[in-house]
Amino acid sequence: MNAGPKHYFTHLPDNLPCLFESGLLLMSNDKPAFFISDAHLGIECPGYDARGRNLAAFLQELRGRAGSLFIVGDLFDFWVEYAHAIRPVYFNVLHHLRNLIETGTVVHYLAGNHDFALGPFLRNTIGMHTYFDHLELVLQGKKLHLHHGDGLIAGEAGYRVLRSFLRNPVLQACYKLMHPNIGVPLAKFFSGSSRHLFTRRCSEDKLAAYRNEARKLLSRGSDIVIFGHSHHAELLRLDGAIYCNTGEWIRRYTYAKLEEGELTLWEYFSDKPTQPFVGSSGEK
Ligand SMILES: [Mn+2]
Repeated sequence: MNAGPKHYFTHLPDNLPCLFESGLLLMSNDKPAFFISDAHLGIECPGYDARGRNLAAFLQELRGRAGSLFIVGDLFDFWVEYAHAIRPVYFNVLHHLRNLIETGTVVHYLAGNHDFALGPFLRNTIGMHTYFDHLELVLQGKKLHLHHGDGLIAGEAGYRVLRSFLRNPVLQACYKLMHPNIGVPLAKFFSGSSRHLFTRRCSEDKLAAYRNEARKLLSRGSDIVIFGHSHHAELLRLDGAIYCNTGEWIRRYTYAKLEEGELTLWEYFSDKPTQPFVGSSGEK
């Protein structure tokens, strides 16, 4: 068994049902896999406050059905992990993630540009597998490449510098010296995205740039590339391979499902059955 390149996997507990080969995580679980991103929990979006409740209900529905759940970043609008404090607004979703894990689903959490400081509480207490960059794996016979999507396209050089600064462990440790009653509101202020999160549209140019990045990854041998971040759900077939963006869980609750090697895009509703996703999540 080969441990593979370190940068793919920052945490792999003993109970993960996988094998390594040439740096790829080979999952041995054949039940459907689910992919979600960008709920930005913890930030007030007037009119969209039901998303945490609905996400908890969705997680309950996955119990016994999902072999794995992949959170492709920005589940929380920010994540500051204190040793002795949990933010109450996150509790319900964390509780349902833990329940999901206890009933046999393997939950993987890729850092986003808002929730990059994933810590030991998520791994050891909740039981998720956390990743700080992209993740490559083989699942149901398909080679998948997952990435939140931040810092990938041209014009993000400034952000990439900021990204490495914010991810500095010394800086993060210093930040946590502040009492949570100060550190949490301050992080909320820095995150500061409440207004544009539900009005923002990813420009066509940017969407084209993400698709182009996906094309490059697909040309290097991946069968399926999955990003989040743009908040624009889509599933495109590119030369026989697939690029999927998981969309968001603010205005529309979109998710991807991989079942028997087939990837499909769905929309969850709290008051009617789940449906195949149609239209664009970038439109109201
Ligand atoms: Mn993002």
